[in-house]
Amino acid sequence: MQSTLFRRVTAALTLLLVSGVSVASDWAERSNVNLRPGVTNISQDVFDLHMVILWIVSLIGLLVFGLIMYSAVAHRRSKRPQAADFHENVFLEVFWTVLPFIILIGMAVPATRVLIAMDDSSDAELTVKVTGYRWNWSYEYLSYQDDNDVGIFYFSNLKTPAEQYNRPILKDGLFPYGTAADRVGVEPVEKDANYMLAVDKPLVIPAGVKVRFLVTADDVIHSFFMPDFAIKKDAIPGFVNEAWTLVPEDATGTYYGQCAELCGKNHAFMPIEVRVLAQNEFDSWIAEEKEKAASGPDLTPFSSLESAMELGQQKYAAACVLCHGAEGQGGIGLPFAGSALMTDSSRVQENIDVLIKGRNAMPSFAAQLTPREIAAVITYQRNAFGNNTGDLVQPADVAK
Ligand SMILES: [Cu+2]
Repeated sequence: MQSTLFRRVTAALTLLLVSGVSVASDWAERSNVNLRPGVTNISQDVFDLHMVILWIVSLIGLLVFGLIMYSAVAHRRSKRPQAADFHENVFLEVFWTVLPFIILIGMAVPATRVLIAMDDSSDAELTVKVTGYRWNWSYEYLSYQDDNDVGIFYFSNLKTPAEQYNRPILKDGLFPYGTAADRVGVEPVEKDANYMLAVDKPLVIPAGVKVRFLVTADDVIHSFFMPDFAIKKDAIPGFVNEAWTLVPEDATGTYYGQCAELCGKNHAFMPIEVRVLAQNEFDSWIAEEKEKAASGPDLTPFSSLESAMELGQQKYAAACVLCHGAEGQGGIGLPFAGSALMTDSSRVQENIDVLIKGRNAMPSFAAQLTPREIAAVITYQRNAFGNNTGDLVQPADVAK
């Protein structure tokens, strides 16, 4: 009687488990909770490895927990169990030593093979140095095929407008913390499709070409994480880590990643956007960028305050807004609205110096913005947020 009940319960539980597993794997596929296969051969290898290991550990888990459950029920105290005696059973002791060993080797061999392949960045045709900053990335093209002096360098900033990530300006100036009551009156804004992922100037690489990344950082530890390429490399100041990818020719397109090492307050605001072009398109892109880089900075003067303000606002949104706030109210950086420096027309030069050289926690923007952009940003700072000085800074003022 009791054993029939036990068998029924076991059968029901097994059925539940089997249907549970199939429902779970269905759901995993639909909701993208599983690791993604990515687009490169390596990322597919990593995915396959992940699935193999997942099944092995799942089976071991089922076996072990199943045995525990079974023993707990079948040998419960009310049944007055007699403990079996298999002390010093040579067969069992060899079996439970050798079996885990075989399983471990079975996992280690394919894992090591993939790890070694991921580490082999030899014979790359394009080398890009990737540097993490608080809070953006810069890309420097070092060599491409026979050209060892490409000389393309630029910063890549988050493109999502500040109003979309909805950081309220709080009544006491605290930013961006506060209670729900402080956020009253903040209207939800519709978000872009690539919210918090799209950047102003993406990293561009060719398809069908092996690309080597030299990954480092300028200030704190960041991590260059491109899941579709199975790349996740720590970016550490003073160290250069290597990673590589080879995107198949039929997988051109745009891919996104993020900084994956908690690097400070705006860690979530430094995404990675990679545009993979067909090789001939990449060749013309790189030629064009080289030409731009070689022609030196554009020092065309601004014809009006308005034209400087327009460019200044764009660059402010890309480079300054994270620390100084959309309304110049400050935050992690000093407030600009009504600042003594930005409302005193005799201190324009000092304003330029701070942006070019940096001051205290404020980094230098000399590499990140062109002289024309710096002039525009300073003009913007001195005329927006109610500062209204009427000061128009020209590229030539910055260049000298
Ligand atoms: Cu970071």
